[in-house]
Amino acid sequence: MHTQVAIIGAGPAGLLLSHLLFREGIECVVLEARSRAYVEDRVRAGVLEQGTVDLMHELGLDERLRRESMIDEAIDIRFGGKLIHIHFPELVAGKVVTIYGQQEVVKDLIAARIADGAPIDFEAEVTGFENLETDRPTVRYRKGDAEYRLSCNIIAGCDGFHGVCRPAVPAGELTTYDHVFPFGWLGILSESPPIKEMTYANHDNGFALCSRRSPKISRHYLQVAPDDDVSNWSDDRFWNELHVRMNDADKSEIVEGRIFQKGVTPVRAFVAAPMRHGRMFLAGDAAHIVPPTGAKGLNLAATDVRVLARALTQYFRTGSMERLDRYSETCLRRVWKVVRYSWFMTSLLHRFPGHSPFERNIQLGELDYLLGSRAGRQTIAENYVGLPLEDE
Ligand code: FAS
Ligand code: PHB
Repeated sequence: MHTQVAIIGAGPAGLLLSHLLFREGIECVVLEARSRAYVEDRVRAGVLEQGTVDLMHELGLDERLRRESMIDEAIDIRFGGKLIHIHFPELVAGKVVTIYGQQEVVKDLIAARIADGAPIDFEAEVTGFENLETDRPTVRYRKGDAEYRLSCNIIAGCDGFHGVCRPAVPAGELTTYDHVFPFGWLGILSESPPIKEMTYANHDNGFALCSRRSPKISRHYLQVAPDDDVSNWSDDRFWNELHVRMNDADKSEIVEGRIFQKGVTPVRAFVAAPMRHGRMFLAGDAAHIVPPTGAKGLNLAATDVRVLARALTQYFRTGSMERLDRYSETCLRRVWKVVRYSWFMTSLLHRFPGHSPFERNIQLGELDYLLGSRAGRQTIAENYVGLPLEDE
């Protein structure tokens, strides 16, 4: 079997790319190791930048998003009984962010791909590659007990951080930059109405975040030890700690409800460069991981594939590799800005086990500065709503 582009992975990166290429009449096949149900039930991000919402709109895939999403005009940051209110429209000319669960995005993209009658193969695990340096690489994948081979012109490595694409780059060809933070995030979904604003807290006990998925579903996070386990966290313990860290000791603000999802996520920043090897192009978490404090993971995947789709359109239309040859450098410029912002927010809002009293007061000083500085709040707002797309 042959196709023009073999897309490895049906996460946001692979699926958005498949729709961008379909619109340009470029043939592609999506290979996904997991089942459709597993991919659609996986709880992850929830904050969409305007650029990601615009992309869904351009693809004509935002009907349910517009109907079911929530608009956020602000975030709050709490520390030491004080509150920093960051109002986006006032600070960045009318910009807002949209709250819509990543799994809802994935459901919409998969349903549309199948409705288009375009190829997407679930439970098709890619196991290896051949001839990556030639203009006709081959993808090997397993489905059930059978092995298959798919030849193509280009491989889009959208298989996430734990996939097979990045490790397929020969040693020495890739430089990796890795920063693992000394804590994790315990995230929950609960049947409870969210609090008014998306709220981050820097508390002596650690970081906390109150987010949402709908007027009836809340998404909350607590900073925990990197090796902590959900079994250590009863629902009561989770709620009590959240009330404390959010300075809601009388429990008058945060409404508790049935917790129906609980999971611990490591907090890490990782970049692999270049985002290309031969005819394989990496996008999304396959090439970079950002700490979730900046709410950027999904949005960065979307901007990568926008750049890749434009370059692939030029290549399949004209044969020119000009944009493909600049793909990695173009994306990495944005990736490092977004990693910097996510690192900054993580450093500002978490308790670091190794911090000296001096470092702790620097952190509190920075928060107090933001309380009084419109310029400081504007910098956060500019990054939170999404930096303008780079000129390619
Ligand atoms: P994904 O990981 O989403 O998709 C990759 C796909 O490739 C998967 O479906 C996988 O099954 C498939 N695949 C892997 N190996 C394969 C193989 N060999 N063959 C075929 N398919 C293969 N961001 C936030 O902003 N907020 C959050 O709360 C948040 N929570 C997160 C929690 C977790 C546990 C993780 C891992 C990430 C979280 N993120 C969060 C970041 C998240 O949103 C990612 O940035 C986003 O999923 C990246 O999308 P993709 O690059 O498409 O990768
Ligand atoms: C979420 O709603 O999942 C979320 C919101 C803000 C973040 C991270 C995650 O910074």
